[in-house]
Amino acid sequence: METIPEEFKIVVADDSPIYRKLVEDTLAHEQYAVVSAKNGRGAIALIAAHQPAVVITDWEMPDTTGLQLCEQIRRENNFYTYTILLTGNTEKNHIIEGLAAGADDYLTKPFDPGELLARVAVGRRIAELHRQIQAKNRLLEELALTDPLTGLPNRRALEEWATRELKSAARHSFAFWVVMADLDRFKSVNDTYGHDTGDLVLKKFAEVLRANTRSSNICARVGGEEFILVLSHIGKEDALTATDRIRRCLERERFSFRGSTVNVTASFGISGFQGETATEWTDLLCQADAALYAAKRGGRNRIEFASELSVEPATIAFNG
Ligand code: GH3
Ligand code: MG
Ligand code: MG
Ligand code: MG
Repeated sequence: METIPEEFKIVVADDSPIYRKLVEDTLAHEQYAVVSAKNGRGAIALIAAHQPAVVITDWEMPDTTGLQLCEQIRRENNFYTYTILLTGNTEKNHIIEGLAAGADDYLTKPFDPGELLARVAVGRRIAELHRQIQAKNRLLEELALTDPLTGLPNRRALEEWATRELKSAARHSFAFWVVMADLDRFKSVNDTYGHDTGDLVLKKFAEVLRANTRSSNICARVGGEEFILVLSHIGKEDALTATDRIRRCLERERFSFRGSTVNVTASFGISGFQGETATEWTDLLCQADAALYAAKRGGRNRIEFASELSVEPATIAFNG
C-alpha cells in the first residue's frame, strides 16, 4: 500500500454535520490526516495549527464564509494550501467569484465521492510540488551563502550578518572585533604539495576557526586563503587571547603529505569598534586588512591590531 507522508493533512470546514461526515468518510478511503471545523473561525485555527496541504471548505458558514476563508489563506499563509470550495450554488458567476477569491477548485453539492478524491489528489500533487520548490529554494539560498570547500559562510553571508550585527553593537554599545586571517606563504604549499593538499589545509583551518567561534559570532571564508572571524562582547585582551588560540592551534597542526610533514601558519589583523556610532563595515575591513598587512611585514604567524581602533580607551583599559 502506498504510504502517505505524515504531513499530508486536510482541513475540512462545513457547518453541516452531515456534509462534514460525508467528506470525512470519503477521505477515509485514503490515508489522509483529516481534521474538521464546523465554522470558518475554527478552520482558520486548524489551518494555522496543522498547515494542511489541502483545505476543503463549504461556501456558506455562519461566521466566515468559504470565500473569506480562501482570501485569508492566500493573504496570510507562507505555505501553499490547495483550497477546494464545496458549494451548493452552480451558477457560473458564483464559481468565478470563488476562484477569484483564491480557491484552486470547486465542487458542487451533492458531490460525487470519486470526483472529490480525484480533485484532492490533484491538490495533493500541486501542494507537494510547492513544498518541493520551497525546500529547493531554501537549499539554494543556503548554498548561495556557503563556501562549498569549507562549509563556512561566504563573504555575502558575512556581510549580511555583519551589517546587521554592527547596528546592534552600536545600539547596545558592545565591542565588535573583526579578525582577518590569511594563511602564510600558502602559494608554496600548493606549489610544493599540490592543490588538493592546499584544500585540505584550508579545510583544517576552517575547522579550527569554527571550533573557536561562539554561536553568537561568525567565521567566514572570504577569499582563497582569507578568512574573517567576528568576535563580540569581549575586551581587547580577550580578543587577542582568542585569536592567539587559533594561531597556535594551526601552528601545532602537522600535515603529512607523501611522506613529508609540513606545518602551516597564518597571520592576523584585527580592527575593532565600540561606541554608539557604528564604524562602517567596509572601514573595519580596510583597517583589519592594513593590520594584517603589518602582521605579514612583521614576519608572519603573528597578530596585529589596527592602528586606528575605534574602541574607547576606557573599554580597553577595563578589559585589558
Ligand atoms: P602570504 O604569506 O603573503 O599571504 O603569501 P601567500 O602565498 O599565502 O599569498 P598569495 O596571495 O601569493 O597566494 C595565495 C594562494 O592561495 C594562491 C592560490 O594558489 C591559493 N589559493 C587560493 N584559493 C585556493 C583554493 O581554493 N585552494 C587551494 N588549494 N589554494 C588556493
Ligand atoms: Mg454551509
Ligand atoms: Mg591572501
Ligand atoms: Mg596568504
